[in-house]
Amino acid sequence: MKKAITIFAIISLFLLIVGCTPQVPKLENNLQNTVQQEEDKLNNQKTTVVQEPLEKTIESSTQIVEIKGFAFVPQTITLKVGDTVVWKQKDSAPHTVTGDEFSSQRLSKGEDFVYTFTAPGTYDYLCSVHPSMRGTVVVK
Ligand SMILES: [Cu+2]
Repeated sequence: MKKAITIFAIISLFLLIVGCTPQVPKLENNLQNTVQQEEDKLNNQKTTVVQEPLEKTIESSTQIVEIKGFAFVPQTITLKVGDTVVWKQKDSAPHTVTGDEFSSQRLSKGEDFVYTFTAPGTYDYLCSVHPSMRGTVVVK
């Protein structure tokens, strides 16, 4: 009787192993495929995210004009549409950046004025405190 139970147990164990073994690699393959698909999705998303800031960097840029020695330096700058100018006030005396399309407040030493040019044209400006201080922005 014990022999019969032992043989039955061995056969059951054998059938259990044979029954399960072929399914394990299938499951692993499915899991690997799913993981691979998720990685592909992530890689595609990463590529998209990386491209956007690069395009923006190429499309527009920022240029700096220093206000120093009672002058705008450089006096004339040339930009593309969409470019931004940062005027950096480095004089002890107060100055403004005043044009027809844009105007800063009185800027103290260390203050900036930022303006983005969205249309082509020639923009003359001056300092309203010292009107002999003049500059030009050319937007192409
Ligand atoms: Cu001034």
